[in-house]
Amino acid sequence: MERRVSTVISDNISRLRTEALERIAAAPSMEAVDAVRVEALGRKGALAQFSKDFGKLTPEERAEAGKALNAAKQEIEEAIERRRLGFESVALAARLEAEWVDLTLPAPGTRPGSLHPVTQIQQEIEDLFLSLGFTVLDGPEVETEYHNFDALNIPPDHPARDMQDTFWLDGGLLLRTHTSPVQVRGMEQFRPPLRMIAPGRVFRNEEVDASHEHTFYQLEGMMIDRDVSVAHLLYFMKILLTSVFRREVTVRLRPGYFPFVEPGFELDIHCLICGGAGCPVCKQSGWVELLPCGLVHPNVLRLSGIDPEQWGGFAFGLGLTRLAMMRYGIDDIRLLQSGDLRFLKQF
Ligand code: 2NL
Repeated sequence: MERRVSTVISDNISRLRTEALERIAAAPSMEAVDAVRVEALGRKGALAQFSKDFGKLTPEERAEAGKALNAAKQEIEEAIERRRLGFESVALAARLEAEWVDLTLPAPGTRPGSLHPVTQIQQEIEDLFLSLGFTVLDGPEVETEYHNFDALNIPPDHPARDMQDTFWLDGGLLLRTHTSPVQVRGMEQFRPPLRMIAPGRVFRNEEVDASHEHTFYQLEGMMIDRDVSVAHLLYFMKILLTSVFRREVTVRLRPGYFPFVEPGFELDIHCLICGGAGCPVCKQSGWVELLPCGLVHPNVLRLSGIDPEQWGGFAFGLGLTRLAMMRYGIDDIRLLQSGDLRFLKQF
């Protein structure tokens, strides 16, 4: 009889243990596991009920049954702990998946900036001339009257010096009206033969409207060598324009007067809109005036210490601002300096 009570107790412990372990293994959530814990291990739980029957056992049997009970409790607790760790790692993995961020992506809501259209054209032309052996020069925006006018053979009474064209500063200084003074400084500093370009910001004291700005960008270039002719000038200008417009362009030279070149020319290109047939852009002429150029005046060479008997050169001036307007079809020059993001984002 006693023997049978202890057998029944240990059979029941074993059955409960198996049942609890199965339910723990199958529980869909930690809440379900906790419910099993309460039912199996709680103070009023199934295993606790067995202690009541212990009084019917001999001391040895009681010790044996107690051991079995404790072993079952421990096993169930360990199973619960394993499931808890399992649920936690699944939750952690889900959280990591949900919060995963690619740190190499640009931050949301920001848009990478872009170079100003004038800067893009300037850099393209710089790259071209660098590949042709030219040096890119920089110089001051505040200049002396000598470097901006006198050294360029511009006479004292020339209208370009007029109050209306030039921003004069204290002490006879001025804001450069072209980048020519950078080339004058280049001639003073380096010995010929030399090839240089001078891109940069220039200033004119003008009434601002859709086609006039007080501040704009220019790129001048110059080559000085032995026996430089108009043929050299034309050759380099054709390379320049083919590169800028990314196609063959037809050019012509018309006489033009500038004090710093002799002979001086206006270079025209066949209208890129109508191909020369005549349209509103070229005002039915088939030609568009593009850049002034010529052979460097002997006085200009001499003033910067270069012997005009030994050396000759060509020079040209290109309006970068106007070029950007032509390329992108911009009809108001003021947009370029406006800082308006709606405009700038298009480039
Ligand atoms: C312009 C600029 C031209 C030059 C600029 C130049 C510079 C030196 C010597 C000789 Cl140091 N020439 N620059 C030459 C031809 C045209 O145009 O803004 N014209 C309206």
